[in-house]
Amino acid sequence: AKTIAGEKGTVSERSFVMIKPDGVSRQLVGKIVSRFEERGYKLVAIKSLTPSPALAKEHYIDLASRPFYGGLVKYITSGTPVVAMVWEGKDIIRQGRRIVGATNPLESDPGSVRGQYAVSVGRNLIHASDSFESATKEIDLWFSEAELSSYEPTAWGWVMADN
Ligand code: IDP
Ligand code: MG
Repeated sequence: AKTIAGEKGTVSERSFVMIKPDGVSRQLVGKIVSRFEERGYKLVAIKSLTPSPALAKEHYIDLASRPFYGGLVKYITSGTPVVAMVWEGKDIIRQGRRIVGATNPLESDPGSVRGQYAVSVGRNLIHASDSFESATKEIDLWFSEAELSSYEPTAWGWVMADN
């Protein structure tokens, strides 16, 4: 069934991707957005904002018991904005994680965003949903339905066709 995160395992699947404040401050927004665009994914929503502490805490609520949680919330709410996005297309959740790279930059594939630009786990530039359930929660948390666009990029049929 169609949900705010699309339909799992179809071309309508969606992921929440966020360029963190270090990515914005380091002026890497265009390069990062290009990786998703050039792969053929559809930009469904994009906005820049400084998240409130409540929003940042809720986004990372699963990590609330971890020692770095306070610092993580401070980093995300530093006052330098984040760029929050929703991307759509075949396998976007798993592909988004591959484009982003492993959490710890020591383990990130050198071709990934973190592998190319990050050296510290505490400043690893970017977030992407790790599952369909996370994508559903995160898109709902960061965006209203009215902010999510429905359209077809010109090359969509060529990029997404399976047959
Ligand atoms: P992910 O961003 O790759 O999904 P998670 O384990 O969900 O990784 O952790 C969320 C974020 O918390 C990481 O991207 C990173 O910014 C931060 N983080 C995770 N582990 C550490 C740590 O050991 N020290 C500092 N920050 C961490
Ligand atoms: Mg995570």
